[in-house]
Amino acid sequence: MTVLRKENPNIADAAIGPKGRPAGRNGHGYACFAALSRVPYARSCLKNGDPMNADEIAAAKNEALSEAKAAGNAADLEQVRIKYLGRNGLLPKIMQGLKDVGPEERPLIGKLANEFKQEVQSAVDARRQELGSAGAASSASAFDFTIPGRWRPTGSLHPISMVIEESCRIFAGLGFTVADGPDIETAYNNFDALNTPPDHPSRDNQDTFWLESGELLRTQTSPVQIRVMEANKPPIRIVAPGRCYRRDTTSATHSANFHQIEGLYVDKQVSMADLKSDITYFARLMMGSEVKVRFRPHFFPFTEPSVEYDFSCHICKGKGCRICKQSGWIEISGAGMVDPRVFKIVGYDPEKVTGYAFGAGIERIAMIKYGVSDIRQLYDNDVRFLSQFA
Ligand code: 2U9
Repeated sequence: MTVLRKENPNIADAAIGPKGRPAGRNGHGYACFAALSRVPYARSCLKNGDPMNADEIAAAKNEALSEAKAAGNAADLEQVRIKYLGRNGLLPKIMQGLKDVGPEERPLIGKLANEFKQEVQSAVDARRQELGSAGAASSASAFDFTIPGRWRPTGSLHPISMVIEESCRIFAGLGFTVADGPDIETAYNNFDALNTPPDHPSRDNQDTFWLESGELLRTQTSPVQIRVMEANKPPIRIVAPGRCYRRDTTSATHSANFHQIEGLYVDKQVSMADLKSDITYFARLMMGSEVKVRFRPHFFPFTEPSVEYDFSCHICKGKGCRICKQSGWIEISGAGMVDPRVFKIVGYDPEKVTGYAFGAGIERIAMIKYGVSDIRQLYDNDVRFLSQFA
């Protein structure tokens, strides 16, 4: 049986014949082929070799079969095939040797040569199939699930959208639905129906963007409530968030277009107590449970009585700081009981229903909540700013 000699590096892995002699032309040629491509001596040993006998063919076949089985990939397997079955491989040499075999041995050697060819070819085919399916399996398992994925920046809502969504969610919890309306409005919906007299300064060209059509860019979202009331009977419980426009010079605190959310609750016996408790509920959910709310008398044409409301400063907790200008309070917006004149205009009976309305500036809440000192940062779309909210 073949053994492999390791000591001599020049013929490392070379086939060694029985008794430690190099396998060669004198009866051990098969072993030369086990290392045919690596050992010059082995390659030359069969060039003019004697014909292989039955034992040598059987041993060479076993060697070929085990090499085919052991091939680790398609390229190695192909080398095995070439080595044993190829044009210059062992099989043609066995066949060539037949002519030198004695007549009594020739049938046996011929039969063994055929078996050699068929069995080695089958072994190569079988291994090729195995490698094919293993290759597919290994390419599936080549996917390393533990490698961290590629980082992709995640988008996020704009802080203005976050405040709008949160406000709507909070009021939804109080039974409000969200109403919408157009940015281009009629003077009737924006002013007249809101009890705003023709000479009111807010109608002035310097305050309102008037269009040539006589329409205007809405200065508040109140026209939405007018539309809803004119189209529906009470009770009404809606919030109207949206973009508004005023001819303000842009500064750190003012912008010519900005966002509001307004609320309207109309039903029998809606009171100022409902207004105060609902605004306080909103403040606590939006700014934190410790926030306090204060209401101060004010005037609006569309509400009577009217108030302005402030939240206690969330930075100093009401003690007084730079943000609240040492007052402990931050002015938020206005509210009030819907003026009976407004109810009459939309066709509601002010003897039967009452209602409260409030407004809130979205940017103002966002600036307070997120500590933004300049309103323009909310419109610049600078990713370095916006990514802080991701
Ligand atoms: C109807 C009746 C009454 C809505 C109200 C305010 C007070 C208010 C401010 C919000 C931010 C103006 O731009 S802002 O500074 N709004 O102070 N809004 S009462 O009153 C209404 C609305 C609709 C039919």
